Amino acid sequence: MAWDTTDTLGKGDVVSNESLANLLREERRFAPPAELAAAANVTAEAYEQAKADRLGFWAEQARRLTWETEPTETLDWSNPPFAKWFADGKLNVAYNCVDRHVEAGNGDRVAIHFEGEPGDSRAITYAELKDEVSRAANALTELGVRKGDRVAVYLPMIPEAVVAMLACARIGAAHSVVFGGFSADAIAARIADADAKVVITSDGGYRRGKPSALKPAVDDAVGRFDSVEHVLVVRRTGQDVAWTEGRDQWWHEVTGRQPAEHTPEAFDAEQPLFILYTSGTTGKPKGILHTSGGYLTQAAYTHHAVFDLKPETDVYWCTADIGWVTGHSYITYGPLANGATQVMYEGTPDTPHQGRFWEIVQKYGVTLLYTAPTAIRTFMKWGDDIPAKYDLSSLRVLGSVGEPINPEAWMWYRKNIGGDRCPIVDTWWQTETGAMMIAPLPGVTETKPGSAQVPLPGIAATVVDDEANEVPDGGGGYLVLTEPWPSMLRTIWGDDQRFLDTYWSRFPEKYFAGDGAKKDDDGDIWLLGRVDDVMLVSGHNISTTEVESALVSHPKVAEAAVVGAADETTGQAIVAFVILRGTASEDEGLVAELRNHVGSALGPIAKPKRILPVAELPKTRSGKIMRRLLRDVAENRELGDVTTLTDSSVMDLIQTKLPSAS
Ligand code: 6R9
Repeated sequence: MAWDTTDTLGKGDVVSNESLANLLREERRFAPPAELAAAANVTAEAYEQAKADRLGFWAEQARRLTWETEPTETLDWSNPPFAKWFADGKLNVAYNCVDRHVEAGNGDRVAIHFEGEPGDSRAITYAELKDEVSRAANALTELGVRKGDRVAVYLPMIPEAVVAMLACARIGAAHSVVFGGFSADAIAARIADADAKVVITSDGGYRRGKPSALKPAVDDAVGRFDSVEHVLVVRRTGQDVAWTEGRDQWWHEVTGRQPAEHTPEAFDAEQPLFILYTSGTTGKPKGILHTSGGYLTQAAYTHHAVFDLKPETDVYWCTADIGWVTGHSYITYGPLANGATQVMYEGTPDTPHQGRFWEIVQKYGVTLLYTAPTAIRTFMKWGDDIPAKYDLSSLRVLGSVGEPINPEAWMWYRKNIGGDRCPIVDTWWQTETGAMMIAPLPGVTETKPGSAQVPLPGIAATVVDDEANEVPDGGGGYLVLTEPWPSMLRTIWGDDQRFLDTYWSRFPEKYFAGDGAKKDDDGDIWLLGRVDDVMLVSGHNISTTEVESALVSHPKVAEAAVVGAADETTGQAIVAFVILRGTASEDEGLVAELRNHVGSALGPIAKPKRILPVAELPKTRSGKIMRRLLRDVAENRELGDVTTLTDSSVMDLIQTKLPSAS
């Protein structure tokens, strides 16, 4: 069921062809700032170069890394879709992220400006990071961790999270980072699947002004297995912890007695670097496996290209959690491989006040900011006056990731955070892709609010219909990747068959991303949300993203989540959950006004049948709305798995809004 926007709707509907192509009517355009373009790291030539010789292009990017043995082979695709990149090369990922910057004379450069939620701060230079990673690598070795083993990491947003990841990488062990908000069950499932030998955690972390415990969940999870030999505990909050003698060890004690020297061993480019679990909508979480040389090449290149990073002068800040792939590729690996100076913040954006992010930007002179649409919409809801109180003039590039960004949120970000000056890079990618795939280049691309636009140099992506035919410009369907890329997932840990079934069986020889997309008349790509979320109303496919963007473009709506609920007459009916802006009040008149607003933006068929104002929406830690749960509510079903929600009490609140689904 491709989304055919060229089809007429028929059946007496009065919707014109363009009416469902709302996003494609977006006509605002923003040219790259001349100054940035003139000094940009990457110019339009990169697209040409990569087009002429894709593998040669990636071989050249691999030379950004320091290899102990330079690869002579770029891609081995002899057993597709099982790829090997740079297979005969050898390198140490941690050496690339740390030691080589010290050896190049940049040991005094700050790698991490850590800002704790309670206001404590700490600057860690590359030389200090090298010592810490070396000590941690020695500590893991002392605890019996060897090349090829798995280590689970369950930490708050503190520098030790980065140190732990790099220490694993340094000794060739794969880390499996579990979100600090997940339950004991989620930790246990991940420990079991990867057969982790050691778990690294902390007593707790600060969230919303209070210490929040982490170790009890680990104790509960680890107690279910014999396989976990040690639990290393970072002291962050100083709160009381239960202690299992022999198994539990304080991080500061074990690392404190180690020498700060550790010789990094070079591993094969295809050495597993990490496993990261994606929840998916149903079933057991998938352990996405990433390896070393190709992953680091693309993480480093994209960070350099898409943020135009100048390591000597930029201050970069990615607000993601380390437990999300964005934290892996754009806090730990990409920026550190590039020798960047970055900010790391422990807490929530409204602690102790709603200006915290902007205070941090001002304090450190942040130049490159990477955040998610969910955060941007929250800031919109809090009001323009909050960022206006801070000096944000240091900013020069703004990034977005995690969901399609609604055009209104994009415009708000550009104006209120970027001072109408900074290019916005909307970056599409996934845990599975390892690094950015579709995004504007800030010195090249004329940007369009709401679109990720173009595959990066060296990346091949397009939109196909049900029969795998590429759709023409103006058409809609499924996003696919048509050529292998260096940071692609290598498999699902322990389940090659599921890897083949999930990503490579929908369309022959193409990677199926699971996202709906459209191409506009220039051939630029617009992402429309997960295919699972597409609604089928009276035989017509309607994207949740488009209806949500239409709702958010109304001045009284801050956030919207739209689902299709089973309906006797129309197959599915559109149900919208909306969060109103500050002073707007909920009444019959407003609901009618919103329905009409969507109707005039998208056509009558897209008018939600029901609109329910709510206080909060259910979200994952990476800010994605869990529409599956809202569908359960709208269809009066018992709620499915809520273990990956940030705050499961949100669902209780929402359910009280819906006494019965009519
Ligand atoms: C990096 C990350 C992947 C899914 C992806 C898509 C959505 C991410 C997006 C975007 C539109 C963007 N997504 N970035 N949709 N525009 N710029 O988010 O990884 O957590 O695995 O999620 O997120 O639906 O398929 P992950």
